[in-house]
Amino acid sequence: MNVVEEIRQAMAEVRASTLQLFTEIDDHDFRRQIHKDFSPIGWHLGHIGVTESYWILQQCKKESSLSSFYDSFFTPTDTPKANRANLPARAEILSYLSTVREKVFAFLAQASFAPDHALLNGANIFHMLIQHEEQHNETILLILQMLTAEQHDRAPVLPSSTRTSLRPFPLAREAGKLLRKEHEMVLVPAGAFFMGSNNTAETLDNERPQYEVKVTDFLIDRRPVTNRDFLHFIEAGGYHTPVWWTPEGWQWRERHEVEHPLYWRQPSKGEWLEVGLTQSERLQLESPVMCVSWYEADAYARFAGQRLPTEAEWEKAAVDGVLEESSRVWEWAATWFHPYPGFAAHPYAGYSVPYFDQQHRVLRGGSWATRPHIRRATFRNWYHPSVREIFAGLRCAKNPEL
Ligand code: AVJ
Ligand code: FE
Repeated sequence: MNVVEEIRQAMAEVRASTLQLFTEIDDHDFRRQIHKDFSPIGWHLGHIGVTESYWILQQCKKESSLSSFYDSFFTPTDTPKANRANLPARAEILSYLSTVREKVFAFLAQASFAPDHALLNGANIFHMLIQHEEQHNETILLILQMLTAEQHDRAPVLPSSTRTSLRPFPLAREAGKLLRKEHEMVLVPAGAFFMGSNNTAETLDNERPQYEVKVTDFLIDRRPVTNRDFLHFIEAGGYHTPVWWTPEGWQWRERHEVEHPLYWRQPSKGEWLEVGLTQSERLQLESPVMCVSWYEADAYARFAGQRLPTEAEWEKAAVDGVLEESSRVWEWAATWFHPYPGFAAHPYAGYSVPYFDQQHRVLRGGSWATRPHIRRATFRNWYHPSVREIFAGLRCAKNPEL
C-alpha cells in the first residue's frame, strides 16, 4: 500500500471512530459543559474539522477558510472553555466536517510530499492530524465517562439484582496478604540510551530530537499498580496521612476532600464499585488503578516505599521490553513536561510550548482509550498534577538497595 492510501485509510478509520463515539449522545449533552476544565463534547467535533481545514486547506493548499466563525469558535486560543457551549447544530457541524474531509482527500490524492516543504515533508502534517484526532477521541471518551458517572450518582444503579451472586471483594485482612511485596519489580541496568525520536514524519515535536540519556540502575514494576494495591493504601489511611503527600498534594486533597480514585463509589461499607464507561461494576481488584491525580499517584508510591519513575527511566524500561500492560492506563512520571535539548516547535508553538511551564507532569504509555498511532515508547502526554479525569494510573520505581 502506498503512503497516500495508508494515510487515507488511517484518516477514515479515526473519523469513523470519532463519529461512533457520538451515536448515543443526545443534543442536550452534545452542547453541555459537564466540567469546567473540559469543553462540551460537541465542541471537539468542530475543533477536529477546523484543525484539519487550517493545516491542509489553508496552510498547504492556500485556500481561504470555509467559515471564519468556525475558525474562531473552534480554536482554543480564540474561544475560552467557558464560552464554548453555544455550539452550532450538530447536523451543521457534521456537514462542515464532511465538506472539509472531501476537500482534504482531493488534495491528498495529488499531494507530493516534497522534502523541502515544512508541512508535507514525509506527510508529517497528515500524521499530526491523525494523531490530533486520535487524542481528541480519548478526550471525548473522558467526557463520556463523566456523563456515565453523573448518571450513576443521580440514580445509582446498584448491582442489586446481581448482589446475591457477586460477593463484595475481600476486605482489609485478606487484601493485606496480597501487598505490594508480591509485586514483581524488574532491575533495569545502568546505561546510556537514545531517548526520543528523530522521525520527523510520524512523531510530534516534543519527542524530538533524539538525545543520549544516562540512567543509573533502577527497579521498576513490571505491571501498573492495581486497584487492590490502591485499596490497601486507602485502608491504611493513606488519604489521611500527610506524610505521604507533597505539601501541594496535601493541600489539594484537603481542599477537594479527595478520599479515593475519582470513579470509585462505596454504596456500603466494604463494598466498592467503580463507574466505568458505560456502567458501574464491582471494583476489579486486579485491574490497574485509574483516574488518580499525580498527587495521589505520588503519595501512593511514597506509601509503598517507592517513587514514581522519571520519564527517562520509563522510556528505557519500555525500550528494553520489560514493561507489561503499558497501554491500559497512562502512567504518571516524576518528570515535569519540558523540551528536550535542541527542541524546535513544529508545526505550531501552541501544541507543546505553553505547557513547558513546570506546572504539567508527564504521562507515558497510553490507556485502553488511546488509539494505536499514539501508543509508542517515545510519546509524551502531560497534564496538571491535580487532574484525575484522565485514564491515568501509575507504576512504581525504586533505587536498588545498596
Ligand atoms: C496532550 C492530551 C494534553 O488534549 O490538551 C489536542 C492534546 N493538543 N489538541 C490536550 C491536544 C491540542 C493535549 N494533550
Ligand atoms: Fe486539539
